[in-house]
Parts: sequence; structure tokens; C-alpha cells
Amino acid sequence: MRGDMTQNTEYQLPEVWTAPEDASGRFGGINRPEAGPRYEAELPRGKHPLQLYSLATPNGQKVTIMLEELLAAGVSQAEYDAHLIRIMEQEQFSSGFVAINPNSKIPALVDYSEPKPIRVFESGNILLYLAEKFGHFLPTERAARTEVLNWLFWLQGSAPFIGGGFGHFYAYAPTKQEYPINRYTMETKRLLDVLNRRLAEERFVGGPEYSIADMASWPWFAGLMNNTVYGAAKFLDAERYTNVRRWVDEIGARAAVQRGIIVNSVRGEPHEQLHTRHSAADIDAVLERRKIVQ
Ligand SMILES: N[C@@H](CCC(=O)N[C@@H](CS)C(=O)NCC(=O)O)C(=O)O
Repeated sequence: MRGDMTQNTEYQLPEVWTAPEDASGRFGGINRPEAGPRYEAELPRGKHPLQLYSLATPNGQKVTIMLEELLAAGVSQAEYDAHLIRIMEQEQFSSGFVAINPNSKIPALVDYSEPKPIRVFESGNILLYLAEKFGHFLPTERAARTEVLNWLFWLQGSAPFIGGGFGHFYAYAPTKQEYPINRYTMETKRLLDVLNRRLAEERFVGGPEYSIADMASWPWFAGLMNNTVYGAAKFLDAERYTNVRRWVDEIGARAAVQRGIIVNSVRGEPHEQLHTRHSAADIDAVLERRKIVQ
């Protein structure tokens, strides 16, 4: 009897894998095994030198937090236009987007202030690019800089286990499967513990100063702790990571963070959303509308 049940549920490996015709799960419709453009379309372009193409997921929010932090620090050259890329509508596969990121993932940035426009993809690299270009949020002294980059690369390497692993199997997969949920819950809790221990020694992830390592990590871990990404805070027993809680709250209280996380947002009530951002006034208007509705 047991054997029969196993046979009914176990995936039978074909000799050579081919894509399922009817891919299920929340992202089944957009995934294909081929890269490259799926249709021809140019990207919109606004008036500022920095053009961002993104969506307010944790990876997208890293960059809009950084841009808002730079503006708050008085770097007026960091003014930017943020255009919405709806990944569920496959806009990351337009010819225009693929030209600036062949990997078809948000966020992607084009810097038109350089003699020849520079494309920048991979959120960690965008943070590094902006930090170096404008001289903020990355120490220049070698040891301190390396420690910030240690943690930036740690996050970039680890986030796929949280998003692509835990998030997919806990929240998005069509069925709950014990093996992948155990595997990625184990890893997500281990990462929470890595961060919790780090934040017992230092105020910020990269060291004593707020840096791009915090901006990269905060959207992911705040999402888990505050239950805004997968609704799994209880399942993960998130409140036992008390240093992470302290850090999530401290960074979440920053005005630039509260501004950055709104940009390119399509979630929630209409008044909470901000599809494109062309100036500070666009964010101000959403913050104002939120106040009025609350
Ligand atoms: N390593 C990339 C990951 C970016 C990423 O996974 N972006 C997701 C949204 S959070 C995406 O664009 N997904 C669209 C797709 O997979 O087709 C980065 O950090 O920039």
C-alpha cells in the first residue's frame, strides 16, 4: 500500500527533461528554459541621468533604498527615474530590457551621465556602482570596505535560498512538500542565526557604520520578520532572532528606507502603490495619501 502511494506522488524522471506544457505554481507561467528576448519593445526613458527599471520586490527595494539614501545625504546627482517592470506580465523579456540585463531579472540601471551610457545589472553590483560613483555607504579603508563587501556578497549568495528556495516551496508551490520545505527552512533559519550573531557584535551588518550591506539585507530579512513576503514569521519563529528584530526596526525607521520601499510598488491598495517615480514629489504624494487614509 505504502509503495503504491509513493508511486502516485513521486515524480518519475524522464531520460531527458522537457518543459511541462502546463507549468503550475505562481511563477509557472513566466518560467521557460530559454534566455533572450520574447518580444520587441523599447524601454521608456525619463529626464534624469539614472534610469532604473525595477519592481518593489526585496531585490528591487535594495536599489531604491540606496537612491533615496543618497538623495537624503544631499547627492542631487542621484536623482532618478524608476520605471515599472511587471515580471508577472513578462516585461523582463522585452528586447529593451534584455539589452540592459541579459539575465532578464529586475533591477537594472542605466547611467546616462557617463560619456557612453553604462548598464548595471545584479542588485549587489548596482549598490556597489552607486556607492563608488557617489562616495557614500562604503568605507574606503581596505579592511572596513572588505568587511562590508563580505556581507554584501553573503546576502547576494544567500538570498536565493530564501526566495527561490524557502519562499517558493513554503508559499508558491502548488503542493506542500516536506523535503524542500525542511531543507530551505533549515537554511533560512540558519541565515537568520548568522545575521543574529553578527548583529550581537555590531550595530550594522557591515560594521559600526550603516552601509550597502544593510541596504541589501534589510528588504529580505525585514520581509521575513515583518511577515510582508511569505507570511512565515510564526513558522520561522522569527521573534527569537532578537538582534535581527532590533536592526530591522532601526533601519525601517529611516525616512529614506520608508521612501525607497514604495517605489515601483504594485502591491496593496491603489493609494499604497507607486508604479513609476520621476521626482521626490511622487513619493511624497503616496506618503501623504497613506496618512489621509489611515
Ligand atoms: N541576483 C539577482 C536576482 C534578481 C531577481 O531574482 N529578480 C526577480 C524579482 S525579485 C525577477 O526579476 N524575476 C523575474 C523572473 O525570474 O523572470 C539580483 O540580485 O539582482
